Amino acid sequence: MRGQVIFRSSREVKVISDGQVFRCDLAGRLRKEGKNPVVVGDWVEFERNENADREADGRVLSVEERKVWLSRRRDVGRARELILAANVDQVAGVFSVQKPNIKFGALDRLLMASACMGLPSIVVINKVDLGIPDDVEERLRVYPTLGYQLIRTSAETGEGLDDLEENLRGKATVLSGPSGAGKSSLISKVLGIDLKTQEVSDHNDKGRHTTTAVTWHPGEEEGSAIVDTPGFRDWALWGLEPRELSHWMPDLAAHVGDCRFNDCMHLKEPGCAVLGAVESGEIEARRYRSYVGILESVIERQDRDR
Ligand SMILES: Nc1nc2c(ncn2[C@@H]2O[C@H](COP(=O)(O)OP(=O)(O)OP(=O)(O)O)[C@@H](O)[C@H]2O)c(=O)[nH]1
Ligand SMILES: [Mg+2]
Ligand SMILES: [Zn+2]
Repeated sequence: MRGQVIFRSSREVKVISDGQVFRCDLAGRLRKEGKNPVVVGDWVEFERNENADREADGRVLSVEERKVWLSRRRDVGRARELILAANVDQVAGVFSVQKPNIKFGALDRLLMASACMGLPSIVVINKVDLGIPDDVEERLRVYPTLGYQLIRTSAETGEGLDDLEENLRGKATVLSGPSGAGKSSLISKVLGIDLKTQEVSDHNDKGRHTTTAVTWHPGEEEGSAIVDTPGFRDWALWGLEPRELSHWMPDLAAHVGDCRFNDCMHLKEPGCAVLGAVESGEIEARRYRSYVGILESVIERQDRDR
């Protein structure tokens, strides 16, 4: 039988096939942890257990080739790729204006990760009922000019949910963002279900991780789904070379072809068109600083891996 993985824990996966959910275990060679052998969104071949007494409903035998996926770097233990979800149509970066405060560096990293996977992304700014600080509003302004749909929402008051639904319609969307931004709350509202959410602790303003496993929530329309993911503290990029980073930021990418040297890193090289555009205000200084920060962290992590 053929189905799609909608949930996975260390021991089992849930596969949906023709609207029916099967709890499956994994064939031996699919149990290698760390290599992402089976992830949420994968299309798999599975067989049903004949013996009704067995714990699982079936067993996943093989995984079809992934078309596209969203991954980040996981630094626990040995650094490795962590695939959040596969075979989605787009990424929604969910951040909150306050509690926790939006980190623009993390937003920029997430947008880069999506772009390099060929996934379009939208930006969701949640908790607008708490008020949007002026400096946040100011810094958000650039995103629509870069082609990103910017949606302001409140899962609390319902503001902006129509707009969000409009942008999710008919597509499989993976929601990613810091812990406590309100991903599960938004999904609960949009799909009319009740996902576990938890108050953000005032203590450190960081939020705890309430969602602990990636879950694919099928929507009503064929092909539509919203994928909930555990929040992150800071998004670390996986598999991107320092030299290619600027290509995945549209405002920088528009200028890199005009740099004098084609291996320009846009730091202080002579004839750098990116620096020129920062000077003239065509590229926002804040976005350029974000680029430099990301570049430094990617180089630093690369060194650490050696
Ligand atoms: N004021 C306000 N609070 C909200 C809003 N959306 C969510 N919250 C609250 O924020 C807290 C965190 O929400 P969650 O939905 O659990 O956040 P999450 O992004 O799923 O967090 P993780 O699962 O840890 O990644 C909960 O107490 C929610 O009630 C909102 O729009 N406004
Ligand atoms: Mg959650
Ligand atoms: Zn340059």
